[in-house]
Amino acid sequence: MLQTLQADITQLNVDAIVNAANSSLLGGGGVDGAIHRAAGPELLAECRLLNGCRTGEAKITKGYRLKARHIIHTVGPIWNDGKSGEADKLRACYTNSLRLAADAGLQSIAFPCISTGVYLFPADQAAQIAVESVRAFLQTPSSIQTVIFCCFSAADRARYESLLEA
Ligand code: AR6
Repeated sequence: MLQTLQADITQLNVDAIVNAANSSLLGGGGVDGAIHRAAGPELLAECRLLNGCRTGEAKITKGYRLKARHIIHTVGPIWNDGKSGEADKLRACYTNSLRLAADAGLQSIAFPCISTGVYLFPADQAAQIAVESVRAFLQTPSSIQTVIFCCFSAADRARYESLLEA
């Protein structure tokens, strides 16, 4: 089941939330900063052991003080000109995050709007890629039952609502 919500992703009670991180995995601003603040310093300690993460790839940690049991950290592409593989890398973020969740036997996962903040990926195109890549992944049966697109803004939520109705 695909759903969209307008919420702070750090408050969700799901098996995993996804973090829109940077390649250091050592924290930052935006949703990354919010997740590190809410999860507590043990998260940074675990992240230090991961040796970073390449763009489009994903790594899993525990959720620590979050209600979510796990955090899947993925690194979205920085928007350049749209001709530098940004779309493929963003698709890989969704697919690799879902694969990690499925490998861990998780049932519910929530995504933020990866790359659409300081990484400047155009929001409409990003939402289309998000919905398409999740739908494609769910064609193959796995443990995953619920995928939430957790939007921070009303505009993003409306964008996902219309894509999910289509
Ligand atoms: N819950 C849900 N969504 C949120 C929250 C929240 N608490 N806070 C922000 N957003 P961004 P990026 C939304 O900039 O573009 C960091 O510094 C926000 O409104 O967080 O992938 C990292 O360390 C936007 O829609 O991530 C990297 O350096 C979306 O999350 C860099 O930013 C993503 O915005 C990653 O940039």
